[in-house]
Amino acid sequence: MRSVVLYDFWRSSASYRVRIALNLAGIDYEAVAVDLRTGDQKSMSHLARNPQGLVPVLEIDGLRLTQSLAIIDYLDQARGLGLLPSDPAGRAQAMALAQSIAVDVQPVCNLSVAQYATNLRDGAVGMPGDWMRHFIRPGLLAF
Ligand SMILES: N[C@@H](CCC(=O)N[C@@H](CS)C(=O)NCC(=O)O)C(=O)O
Repeated sequence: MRSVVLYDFWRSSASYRVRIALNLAGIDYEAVAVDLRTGDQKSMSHLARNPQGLVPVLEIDGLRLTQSLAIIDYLDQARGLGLLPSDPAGRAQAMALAQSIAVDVQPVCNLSVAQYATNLRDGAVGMPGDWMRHFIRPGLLAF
């Protein structure tokens, strides 16, 4: 068994971010699927890992880390990846791009948010896809 474990789900964009960073770092890891479609993220075992009931969670160096950008920052610092430009302006620009997706677009398209919006609309046809497209397209265009 590998000592680095990533609790993730294949279609989770936050998990994608961490998988990309782990691969850039050349870190071998075990992926443990938390199936968001069946609600595994709300199981007692996953809530013990992350009380937020979200993926990804990364176990590495004796730590249990949550929040994709914080995890990537840890990998960057701990493994000297040099993911961000060293000049302050370039660094601010790279962080702004990352945050435009991770902080603005992704949270409103999160499964629990989209499902709640769908319930408010009495399960209207096209939901939650319509809801997600409404935020994703302009968000990516702005990016
Ligand atoms: N800010 C968190 C967001 C994590 C997040 O929203 N993960 C989603 C998948 S992309 C999730 O676990 N959703 C489960 C749910 O909504 O119940 C991060 O960047 O790690």
